[in-house]
Amino acid sequence: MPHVDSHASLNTSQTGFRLFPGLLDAARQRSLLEAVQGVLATAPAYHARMPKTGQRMSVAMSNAGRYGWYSDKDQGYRYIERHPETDRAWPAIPDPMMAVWWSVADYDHAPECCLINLYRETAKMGLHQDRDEAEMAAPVVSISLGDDALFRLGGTTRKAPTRSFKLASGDVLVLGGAARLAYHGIDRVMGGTSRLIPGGGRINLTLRRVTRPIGR
Ligand code: MD3
Ligand code: FE
Repeated sequence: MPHVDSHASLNTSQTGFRLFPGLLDAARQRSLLEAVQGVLATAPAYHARMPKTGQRMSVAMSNAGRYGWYSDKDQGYRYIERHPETDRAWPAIPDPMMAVWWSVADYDHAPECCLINLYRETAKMGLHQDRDEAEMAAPVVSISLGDDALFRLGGTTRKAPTRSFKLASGDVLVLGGAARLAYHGIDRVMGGTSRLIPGGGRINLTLRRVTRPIGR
């Protein structure tokens, strides 16, 4: 599959970063969007809060899979097996998302979480590492839908230099190897650049393994 690999202009902690621009055609983007709408009908979007400060995140979220990512003031970042407001189990990860995982992850086990990030035009996500998963050998697979976004990728320390990329609807990113622990964030969403999502905005789906497969 054609993709952009980490190369000389990326630092070594960005090894394992693979970008597949335009991997998903318009029909697959629509089937993913429809699957997202199905998940949101049973697991409504919520705003997680920052640990300690209780500051509400600008990105709205929901999840599919055994585990959902959540954060609140008192207990902070974690995975939970039930929706924080409805107390229901998360819906299963829909087939269109699973198909993307099996085509690019290069990992033998199924994902256990599909985190749905919903960005309105003004939402952003500060530079952070993803380290709430027990299985760091599995990659994170990210699918972008809707408006373009400016994505920033750094190294494994907060001070390491960063590079910025545009992520467009249908792009798929795979973060494995050293890139799995790279700092990253979304600086801004470019409103009005896609017509996929009614009312505009951007949706990012991240597929993740949360627990370590047994016997490893
Ligand atoms: C680099 N989401 O949910 S996806 C997140 O577009 C998150 O919503 C962003 O960061 C978004 O945690 C970025 C791309 C991404 C996802 C996971 C990574 C980049 C990553 C894990 C390690 C390094
Ligand atoms: Fe992240």
